[in-house]
Amino acid sequence: MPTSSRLLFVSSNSHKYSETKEIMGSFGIQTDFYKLNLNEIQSDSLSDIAANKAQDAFAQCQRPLIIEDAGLFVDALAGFPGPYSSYIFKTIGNDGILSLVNDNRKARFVSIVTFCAESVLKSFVGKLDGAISESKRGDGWGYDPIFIPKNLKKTFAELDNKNTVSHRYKALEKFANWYVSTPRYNGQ
Ligand code: ITT
Repeated sequence: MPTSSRLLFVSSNSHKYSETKEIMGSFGIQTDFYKLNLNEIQSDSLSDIAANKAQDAFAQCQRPLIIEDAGLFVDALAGFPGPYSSYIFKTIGNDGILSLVNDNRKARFVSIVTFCAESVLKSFVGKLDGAISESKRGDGWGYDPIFIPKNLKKTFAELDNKNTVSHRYKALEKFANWYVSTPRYNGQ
């Protein structure tokens, strides 16, 4: 575990950390990465999964930290894969999602960032509407090649400013505003 006293971002996913690092840096908050496979409960609720993940991370780290739980919700699939996004990406992947979606291509990405410290558990939600592309475009990770944010023409994977518009940005912006105004945790 990093020995500095900076805020920890705990996740198994280094893509999520590199985006988080850049976004948090834009708010003047430095973070360290602690790569850990966290306990992920089976639930229809991203919030419940995130709260549980944060408590598991805190039990292992005993330091103020954030975790994130994210998912892609596709309208034509009644919100699937949603909380099952990680498993579905590993199994049917982007080609599988593309083969299941027809006329209604509306979808949204949701991110829940949860902060956990000794006596605090606090979550921040970011949502971004968009659509599933007709085919994979661009070189990004996860569902980035098939998600087009609303009012844009490029997929997340083709955009060079994903980190200023994404679901993750929106959740982290809310977290950052709270964190910088809470001296007890930010070391000021
Ligand atoms: P943790 O260890 O932090 O839980 P994870 O990869 O399991 O890492 P999530 O449960 O938050 O992360 O995300 C579920 C999956 O959704 C993730 O593995 C990706 O396939 C996909 N995903 C999440 N955010 C994404 C993004 O910004 N762009 C593309 N795909 C994303």
